[in-house]
Amino acid sequence: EYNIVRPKGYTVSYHATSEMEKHHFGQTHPMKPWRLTLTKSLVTAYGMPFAMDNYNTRHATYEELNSFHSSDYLDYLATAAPEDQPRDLDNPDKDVKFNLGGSDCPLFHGLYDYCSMSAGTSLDAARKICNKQSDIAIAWGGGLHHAKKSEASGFCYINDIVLAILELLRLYPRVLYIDIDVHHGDGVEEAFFSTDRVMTVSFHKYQPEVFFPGTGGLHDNGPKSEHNPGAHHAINVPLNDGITDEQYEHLFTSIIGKVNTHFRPSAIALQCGADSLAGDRLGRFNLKVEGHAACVRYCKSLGIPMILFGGGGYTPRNVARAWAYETSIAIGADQNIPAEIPQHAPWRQHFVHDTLFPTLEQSMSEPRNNKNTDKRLRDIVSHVHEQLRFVQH
Ligand code: ZL4
Ligand code: CA
Ligand code: ZN
Repeated sequence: EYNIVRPKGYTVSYHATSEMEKHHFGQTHPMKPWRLTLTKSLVTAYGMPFAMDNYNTRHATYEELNSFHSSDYLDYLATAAPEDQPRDLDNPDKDVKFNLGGSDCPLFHGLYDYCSMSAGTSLDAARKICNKQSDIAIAWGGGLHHAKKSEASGFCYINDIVLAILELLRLYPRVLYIDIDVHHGDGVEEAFFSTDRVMTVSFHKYQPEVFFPGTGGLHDNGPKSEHNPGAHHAINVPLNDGITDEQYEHLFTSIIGKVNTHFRPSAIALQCGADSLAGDRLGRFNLKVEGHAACVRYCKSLGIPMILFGGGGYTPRNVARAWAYETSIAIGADQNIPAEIPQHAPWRQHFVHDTLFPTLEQSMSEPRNNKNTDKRLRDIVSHVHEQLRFVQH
């Protein structure tokens, strides 16, 4: 009923499994895998699956997870049971192994299945890009950027992004990682600290001691030891509360545009965490769906093979709006879908406002004060441009 057709000249693949969405982190935990169901139902209500190759993802194997994560961590992850949760409710994060079982990274029923499905989604996406069967591969179930080699962190257990980038590096000489989640992409940054084949760029709220994870300052550009080829290949864009669409878009295009000409990536991995949207339960920014999606549109315009990952996003109706609209940009149908949530969309009443593009006032009772001065943003851009003088491929 909408004019949704396959894009001419390129292919988009969508990687998901409804099995992942059935898992629960616990009653009041902010991470709700159910947001993936809401996203898929909106994508489907708009008729977008007709324009893509749709794949049901498999579980990643132990060996695949082992290409980044250590065996002792994976063995514990595979066998730890919810009963292994520490019982000391006053001090829940004490005595946990590998940071598993605390309040951020609880042990829940089916945890290992959930993790291997998220990783399977991103690995399948990477393989479709590598064998040229896909030009843009979508993995909204991935994007878990905080997980470390031997440690869970910030709702992330397996770093599916690192696994996917390692897969891309088998074929592509250079991979650009971009992270628009409101949190710093510390796990991905750290994994590629010592190579010049991956450049990482994270935009995030930065306020050490206050906002998780506390890393990602403007001057943290990779360890500058004498023979580290990875020096200068980590870019951090630390931001304050309340940044607007206009400021964010300007920052994003001036930084990524310059990164593109200096680094000349052969593939892009874009983490689209939706907690940078206005009204997010954990977020701090004033971005609308339009401003968030402008980042996806800009990356697509570079014409480089790309994976779109999910990530954070704690107000499920807004996560679904952003990722559904970004899917429409990937297939080039953003001009052909109506802003109104389709009448027949399941969960339609859940969206509260019946539009893909709520205003700031609709997203939150009172928009946050914008604490980002234009002077500070100019300083950030000039520091990044200076860093890039050391990067010439
Ligand atoms: C919760 O309500 O800042 C976890 C976490 C569980 C249920 C009931 C337990 C109540 C907010 C967060 C106690 C919760 C105490 N429940 C949580 C330093 C912290 C130690 C843990 O988007 N407490 C840790 C992680 C961040 C911290 C953000 C973002 C992931 C991503 C990619 C991860 N951790 C302080 C918090 C709740 C909870 C309510 C919570 N945790 C908010 N911010 C954090 O970048 C997917
Ligand atoms: Ca980020
Ligand atoms: Zn986040």
